[in-house]
Amino acid sequence: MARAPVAAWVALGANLGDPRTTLGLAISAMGELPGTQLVRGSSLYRSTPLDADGPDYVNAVVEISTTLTAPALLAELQGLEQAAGRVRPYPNAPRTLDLDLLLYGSGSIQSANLTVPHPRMAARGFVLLPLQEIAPQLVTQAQLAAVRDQGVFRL
Ligand code: ROI
Repeated sequence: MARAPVAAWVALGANLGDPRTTLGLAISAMGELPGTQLVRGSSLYRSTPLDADGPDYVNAVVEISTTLTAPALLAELQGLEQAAGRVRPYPNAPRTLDLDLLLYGSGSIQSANLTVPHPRMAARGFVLLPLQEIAPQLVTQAQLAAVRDQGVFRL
């Protein structure tokens, strides 16, 4: 039996190389993953690094519809990060591409390498502003108010 498609939301971020081009390519590539379609994508946002140094980030959020399991989707997203030349020299280092699985349907997942909903999404303006653009029902005004001063601007 084929699996039913699940709505999932993925956050994208980059602050090395050519972030806008990288994000555009990554969004297209997500739509080409097995059993996966792009549903909608946010605008691009420029954001001040949170809990990190380095250049400003470009961030976005996309909704996909996928028949991949959450672990299979995570593995595919990590493959796209690798393809974009991601290296991990130290925690929170600047990166060519970061793809975070925010939500996988209404599922809660807690495993060694994946926690969904993403545990820090509600504290991150660079996630909440693009997410609220494409899925306002998933973001509260109180959450937005709490991240107001984080320096996130729609491009
Ligand atoms: N800060 C911003 N502005 N955007 C990000 O995508 C981002 N990603 C991260 C950390 C280092 C927490 N800070 C970030 O992982």
